[in-house]
Amino acid sequence: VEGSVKTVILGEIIFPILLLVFGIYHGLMQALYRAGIIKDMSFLGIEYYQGLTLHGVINAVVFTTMVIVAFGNAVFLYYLKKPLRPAVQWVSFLMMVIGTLMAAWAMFTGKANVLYTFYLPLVAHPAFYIGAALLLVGSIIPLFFDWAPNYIAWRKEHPGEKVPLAVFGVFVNHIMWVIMLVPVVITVVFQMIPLSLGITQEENVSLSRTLFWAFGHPLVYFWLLPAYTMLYTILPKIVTGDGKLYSDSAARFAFILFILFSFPVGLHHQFTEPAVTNNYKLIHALFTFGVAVPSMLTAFTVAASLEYSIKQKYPEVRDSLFYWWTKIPYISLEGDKWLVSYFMAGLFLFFVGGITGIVNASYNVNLVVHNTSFVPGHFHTTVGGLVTLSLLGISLYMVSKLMGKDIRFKGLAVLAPWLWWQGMLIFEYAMSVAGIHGFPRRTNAGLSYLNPESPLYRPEWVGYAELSAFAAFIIVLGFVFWAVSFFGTILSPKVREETLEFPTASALHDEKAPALNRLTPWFTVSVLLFVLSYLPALYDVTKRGVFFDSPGYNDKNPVPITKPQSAKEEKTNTAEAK
Ligand code: HAS
Ligand code: HEM
Repeated sequence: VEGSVKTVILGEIIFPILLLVFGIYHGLMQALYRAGIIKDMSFLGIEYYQGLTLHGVINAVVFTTMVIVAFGNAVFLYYLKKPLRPAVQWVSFLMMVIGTLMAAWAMFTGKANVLYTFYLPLVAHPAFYIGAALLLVGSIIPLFFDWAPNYIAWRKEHPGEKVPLAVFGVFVNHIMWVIMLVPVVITVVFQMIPLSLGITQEENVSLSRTLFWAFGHPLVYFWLLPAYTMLYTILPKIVTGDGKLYSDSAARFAFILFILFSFPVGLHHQFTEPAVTNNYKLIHALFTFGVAVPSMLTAFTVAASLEYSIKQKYPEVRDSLFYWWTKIPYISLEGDKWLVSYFMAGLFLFFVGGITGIVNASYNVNLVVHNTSFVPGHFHTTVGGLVTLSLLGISLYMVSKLMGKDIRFKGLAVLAPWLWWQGMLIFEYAMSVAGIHGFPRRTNAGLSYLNPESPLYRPEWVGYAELSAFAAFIIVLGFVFWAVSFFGTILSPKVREETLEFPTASALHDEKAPALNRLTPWFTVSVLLFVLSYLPALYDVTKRGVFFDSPGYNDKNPVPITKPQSAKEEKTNTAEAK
């Protein structure tokens, strides 16, 4: 790996992970606020909504995006054996770092308490939006100037051959990323920044929300597909050392289904949106069931790959229906098998995430769980489960290879995902069941619902909130184990040549299936479906709604801010409130 490109990839891993330490800390704080263990508006100078924003943005936006770009760079380098351009890499990296620092400044100084779903009417300092834009634009630069040219050149040099599966997954995912950025860029540039700068005084909030969610749900698949890429290519190989992927075409077909169905689904976040007609929401609900199909396909393909590989290696379990599960190296220090724990713990969590996702998607059932803690329960087993564990595992793996170092404290590295799994499972149980009993999300419950002195006191939620705080400590312990191994590895002496390689399973069934390797037709249909599925909703929110113009607000009081949060003193706000 060319020296400065290697530095960039390492930077794309280490920088967001340093921030992730704050992100995880704020997760713990959130659990403590909600359980009433912290009974205050703020803790150590960070307010409740400020901490919630920092937690969501750092963990779900910054950490994921940067590590996904690092993984993409590494995949393109390793599988296509074509160099990446240092200038492109540095521009992309510096934009992401500067953007993140700008947004971090706004969040840490309390000027952007807008949560990670930053749609209007909450308004942040312009630095937050410009920073976010830099991060996102920086993340797509490698696709245009490194990956796409290398992909095209490779195909020319290898006519009739399929691109390696990992490259296929990463490439598809990043093209989807570019498409989904379009609606969010529109609301940021034309609605949020003008309101935040004081150029406009009012904006159409339903429109902003709709454009945000047109990005916000495909976003979850941008997080997920890199994990699936690892499950298809790395996991089957390392589970026995020479395992196989059951079917290459099934994997590619799953990615294609994501191209088609990831976009026309965003209204399932807006089932309660008054401005949009019900029928369109129902159509998005049905497409949402469609987008669950490639995940089910993945579940079966991964399980079949594990079963086949294990039965090949251990003839004694060949006739067993379930006993082969016991041969999976859940906890193993041998070679790269430590990574198996990350994927298996992640898969077990995702099984729950899938079920809760379907509950969310089921239109009328959604009305029971929407805006309750059921929803954070769901996504801590998806993005906070399989996705985070895969990214933590692959980060440790890439750092050790790229720096030529052995994994230090491997025992801790192997136990970490299991603690995370156990903690998240308890957390999910507590959050979901409390959610079904009506416990709201995004509220400083320690001051209200969990406070015996408050008229809002709801004793039936106390046990669940305390259980989720207990679970939070277990997850944090898992993270500490991982961090000791990660930083221990970085700080240890170099023992090998610096390399870049990924264990890769070959496919048992490897049909040519040319239709699965031509991306343009699939993306054309996908964009058409996206536009068609959103036209009626956009018509509704701009023409039929009743709330066209709303001023901006901040989290401090329910009085509109007619001037941007940044330009107003706290005092003025309080005076207005009075
Ligand atoms: Fe979701 C809300 C529906 C997947 C993330 N989701 C969220 C939010 C986030 C999020 C962050 O329809 C909150 C947004 C906010 O702040 O308001 N979600 C779904 C559906 C799926 C789904 C149908 N979500 C994800 C993924 C995420 C993610 C993936 C991140 C990476 N979600 C919703 C809905 C809402 C929502 C509503 C709005 C709720 C509301 O009211 O606000 C599907 O894609 C899920 C399909 C998955 C499966 C599972 C397949 C199983 C596998 C594991 C197999 C295990 C094996 C091991 C082989 C069908 C692959 C063996 C294990 C054994 C136990 C035997
Ligand atoms: C929100 C805990 C890790 C993503 C929350 C909330 C809690 C929490 C209690 C607030 C729920 C609410 O009131 O609505 C934790 C703990 C973690 C952890 C204890 C681990 C130690 C993660 C990870 C991710 C993540 C790894 C993603 C990569 C989010 C997001 C939100 C959230 C996106 C929603 C923020 C919002 O509502 O604006 N978390 N979390 N969390 N968490 Fe975590």
